[in-house]
Amino acid sequence: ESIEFRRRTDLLFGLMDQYLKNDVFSIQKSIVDHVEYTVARSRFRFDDFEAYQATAHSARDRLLESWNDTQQFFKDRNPKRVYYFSMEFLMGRSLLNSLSNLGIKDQYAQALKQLGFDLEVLAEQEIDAALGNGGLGRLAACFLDSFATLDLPAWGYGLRYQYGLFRQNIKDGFQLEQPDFWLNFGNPWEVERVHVSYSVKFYGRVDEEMRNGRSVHKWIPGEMVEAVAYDNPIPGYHTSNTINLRLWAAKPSGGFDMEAFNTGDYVNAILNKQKAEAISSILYPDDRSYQGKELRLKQQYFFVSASLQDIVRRYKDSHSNFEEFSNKVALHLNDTHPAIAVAELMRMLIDEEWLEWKEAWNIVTRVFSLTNHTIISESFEKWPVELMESLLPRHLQIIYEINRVFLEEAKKKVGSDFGRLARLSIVEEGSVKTIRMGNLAIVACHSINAVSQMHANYIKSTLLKDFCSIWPHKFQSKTNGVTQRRWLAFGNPALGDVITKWLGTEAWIKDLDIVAGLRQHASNPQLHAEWNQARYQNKMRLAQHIYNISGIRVSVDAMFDAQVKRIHEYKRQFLNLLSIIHRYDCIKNMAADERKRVVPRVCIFGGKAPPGYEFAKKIVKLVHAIGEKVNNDPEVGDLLKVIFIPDYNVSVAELIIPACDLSQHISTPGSEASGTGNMKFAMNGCLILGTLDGSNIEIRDEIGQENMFTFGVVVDDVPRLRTEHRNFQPPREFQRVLGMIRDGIFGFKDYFNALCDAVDGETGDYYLLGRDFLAYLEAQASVDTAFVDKEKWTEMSILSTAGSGKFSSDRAIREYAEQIWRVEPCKRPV
Ligand code: GL4
Repeated sequence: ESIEFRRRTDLLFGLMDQYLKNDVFSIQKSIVDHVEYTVARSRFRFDDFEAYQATAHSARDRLLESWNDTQQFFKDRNPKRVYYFSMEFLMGRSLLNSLSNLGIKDQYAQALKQLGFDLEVLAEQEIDAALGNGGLGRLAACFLDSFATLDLPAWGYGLRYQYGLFRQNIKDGFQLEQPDFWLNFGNPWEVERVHVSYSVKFYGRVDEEMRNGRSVHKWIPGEMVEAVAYDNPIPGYHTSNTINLRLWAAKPSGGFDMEAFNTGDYVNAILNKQKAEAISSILYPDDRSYQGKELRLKQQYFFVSASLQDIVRRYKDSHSNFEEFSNKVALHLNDTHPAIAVAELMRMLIDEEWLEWKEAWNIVTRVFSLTNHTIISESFEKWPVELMESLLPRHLQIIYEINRVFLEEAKKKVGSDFGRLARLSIVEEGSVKTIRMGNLAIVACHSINAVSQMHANYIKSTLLKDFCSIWPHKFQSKTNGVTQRRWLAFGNPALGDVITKWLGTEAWIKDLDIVAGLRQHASNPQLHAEWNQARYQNKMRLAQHIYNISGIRVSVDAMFDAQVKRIHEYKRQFLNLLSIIHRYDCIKNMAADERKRVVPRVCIFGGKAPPGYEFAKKIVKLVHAIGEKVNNDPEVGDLLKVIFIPDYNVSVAELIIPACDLSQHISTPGSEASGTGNMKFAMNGCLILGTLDGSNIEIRDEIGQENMFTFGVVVDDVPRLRTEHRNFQPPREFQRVLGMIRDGIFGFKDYFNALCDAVDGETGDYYLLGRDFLAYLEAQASVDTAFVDKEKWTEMSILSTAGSGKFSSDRAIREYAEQIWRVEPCKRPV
């Protein structure tokens, strides 16, 4: 019967055909329909925001059609699928990206134009989806775009936070955090699936009983929360595949908690249930320190449990046992945050599906893989045993058993080297006994990857040394990438058009290696003219934005020099600021005719400081304090401007990246695992000033040392230099600029002392700013010299883009798919 039904609907609607039409008139009609029936405004009168909402809903209709057909196709084909588990997806805006990926942007622009609206203006009405902190979350978002574009049968799983990353307001130069209640006006890009929901259990106790001669564990939960699915369609570029990002929201469970409702305190019982929603309400705003907060572990378990229930259900739809599970499912852990999934899948297989321990472990170790994103050991989360015991009692038992079996095996390899065994153990003994989630994940995963070549080498000899010695085959490197669609083709259409023209093809949008073809034109004056014209337009746009937010006029002839990223000591925004003070000091001490030779600069900063991180917050204030002084100094004028662009997010990045001449990636070597901003800038023809850290090294290898400015200590020397700190006398120039801050030249004298103390006090300059200062100034001087030679600079800029092919997330995802997950494309035919 259902086959007959399918045949009839196929005939009626054409399953493989487009159902909704994409000509201008049909689009207009669909937008106006949505104004009237979805937004519920009069079709004769609606404003920009309402027009945006209606346009988004009209685009969403088209996404859903493609989504439904793709999911049906996957279901029919039943290929091996990969599920990407991530606590963060930093998506940004969707409208232009969706229309461009679907290939219908021009029709929409025209349709809106005739209705009296400008698509680009409407696009700005959209609130960023900021369900991530920075690089790690944005990487996940780029990966989704590549999954869809490469036709991979992949899904993302995560949390639908009601509050995304805080908004950064600036008051008197200080950062103020404001809640990001991004769902206030609804979210047209998601579909609530009320019927796709699972109960997630917490607390309670574990009973053991004998059944058929076998001991079985029964977890009697103390709390149940419902996870409800919200699906976010992710379209690929130039393909009819649209994949899914499924995010879970917590809702009170429907099931009655009899006891609570019998106490007579009916109102409080309801209010308690309501608290369940807190689980998915807020994104933790710091991506590297969590201090064992119970809510965070609850979040992790909540989304992992719901996702695994969903995946197992889907698998069981077409299988009667688990023999094929590892041939059909790959589960990827985006950092250790979802690592509790290892214990949860074990629990499901043993306690609910009745598999033997060995069988279950065999499956678990075949399906899971992990990406490690940092160098610092704190990023390997740990949970106090006491907390785990109360929140997830059954999981703690399972983790103990995993550890027992593992340590027995490890002993065979390392003998009775107890120090080593203690380091390998999943359980950390100490004043507070903890569970090391990193170790749990490493023990279970068949593959653990770093995010750049250097990161891989580094952690193999530090953080992961002990594991590497017993399981060298598990460790590999997959250099990060970014999607050239959002970050170049759509975000910088002016330059994109030039690239297409000179390559004679648009194919680079799907195969970035092709941009290497620009090399042969790198010195062509005609290309130079077009290249600079495109970049000039972008600079104008950014200059206008700077004026709008600050009232400061910057010259577009000046070098736009940006350092935009989360604010952290290791990223060394302070080093940049110290060199700006040095520059200011030099200008002040110059004769008037000498000043004519100074290369004008606009130094742009952007980035959020984690709310509890004092050092980073002082950096925000210091940028403002220096700007206040320098920008208002008539002697300086256009020679130097210092600008802080507040609330750095994906959309702001889309504005800044195409418009900069120089970008800085100057972390102390051995501290930035990869970095991805550097890739976005390089792709857009912005030159890089960087240290030999993370993926800067690979970027240099691709675009050439001569097209980049590198400086500073090398990673192998860092540990030694740190210990030799006491014998080191920081250079005069360094002491002078610190003195200027301490003397209160920029005001707020005592407030900045902590910053200065961190680099020249007794504590020792851990991030080696003093060591690198002169080398940094020298590199800055060569940047200035290069900028004066316009022809040379433009050539370097073209060669930066030409060398960025490797840094496409398509390349990264293809490597993951082939070498880690072993999943293949599953392309829906049109
Ligand atoms: C990070 C790294 O710090 C960053 O270098 C890397 O590019 C990114 C994606 O792999 O992951 N790790 C954490 S935590 N936040 C990041 O941005």
